[in-house]
Amino acid sequence: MKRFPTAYVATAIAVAIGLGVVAFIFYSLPDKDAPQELRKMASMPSTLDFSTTQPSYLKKFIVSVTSSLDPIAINTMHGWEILVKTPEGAPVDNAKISAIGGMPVHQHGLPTAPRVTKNLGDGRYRLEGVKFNMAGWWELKIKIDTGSDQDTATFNLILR
Ligand SMILES: [Cu+2]
Repeated sequence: MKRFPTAYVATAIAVAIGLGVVAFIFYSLPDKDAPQELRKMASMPSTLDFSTTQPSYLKKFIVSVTSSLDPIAINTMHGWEILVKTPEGAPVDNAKISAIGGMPVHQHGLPTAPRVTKNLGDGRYRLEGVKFNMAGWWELKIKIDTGSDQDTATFNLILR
């Protein structure tokens, strides 16, 4: 009757070693998500400008954006109002406005294709169909084309 306890102890030791090996393999496997996320976060500039009024890249326009959602919720379709002015402050009417966006460090675009659906007058335009499907740093680029002038303003946002 001495054999049984020995067998049990041996089995218990074998199971413990087995679990240890499994745990060791599990924890030493490269984590496919976390290190990549850290690397991506590390490449986000520390000097990002989050203001909702920005001069366009070539300083041809001053562009302001207002989201209909505040705070912006992930995976929620919403609209933005875009205000375009000249550097002198005059509203820019009848411009062709388009928007593209994405997550620079993830190198993907928006999950939707937002469009300006209405010219509201006084330099204001309604952009619809905006959706962000992940937390993190997003860029929204507003392209303005008046026929004689083309320029782009970039807005940064962090979604949590
Ligand atoms: Cu992303």
